[in-house]
Amino acid sequence: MSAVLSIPAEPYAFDLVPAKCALLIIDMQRDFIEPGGFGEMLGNDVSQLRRTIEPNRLLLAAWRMKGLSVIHTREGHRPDLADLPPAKKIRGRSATCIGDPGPMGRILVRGEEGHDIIPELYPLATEPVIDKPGKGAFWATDLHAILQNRGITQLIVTGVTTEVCVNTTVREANDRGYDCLVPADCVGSYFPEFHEMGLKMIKAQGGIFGWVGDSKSIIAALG
Ligand code: TIU
Repeated sequence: MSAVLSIPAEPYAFDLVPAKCALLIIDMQRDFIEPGGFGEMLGNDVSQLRRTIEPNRLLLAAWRMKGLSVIHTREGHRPDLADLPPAKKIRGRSATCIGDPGPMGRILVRGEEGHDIIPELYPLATEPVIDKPGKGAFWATDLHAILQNRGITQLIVTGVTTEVCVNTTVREANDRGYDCLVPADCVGSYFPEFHEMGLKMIKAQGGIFGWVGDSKSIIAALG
């Protein structure tokens, strides 16, 4: 494989160096994505997120085939909720909130069924899973150390939701010096207008936070 692959993207082509790039899959958790989960219980349209499953599955398969770095994240908290800021717990004023019993176990609590990653994208034992208490994947986690240990300088960021955990992570990564490419078909939001604006915010002003492309171009370039 060529050392540098030119991936069509906006605002301009992304120079992908596979050996220095990790596929970072954000929060593809059952409670956000599956019908009957916490996300749907709150009245959200999970089909907006479910359309990302197949493109993610194909990109993940191509990435694994080349033996490249894959890292997964999950948003969630300790069973004792000691890492849950009171301000986050009460946000939303929902009758059911983080830590309460939900449709698939305690909501966003580590070890519960709903907190785990959907079977279609389940991590291999060799792929690090970052458990994060916040929206960004860098805050209060060892992600930066893991990436530095592997010599990773680029990220392909996929997952959910576009304007929340994906956007926050891309911004955190950008500030830490990583080049981020976001394949639009592999990220999704419960709100299509936020998805669209979330992507525009990343690629505006000459790519202020990163690049936006699509999974087919990446898979084609990998060969
Ligand atoms: N992963 C992630 O984006 N967590 C959220 O809470 N997203 C919402 O859109 N609520």
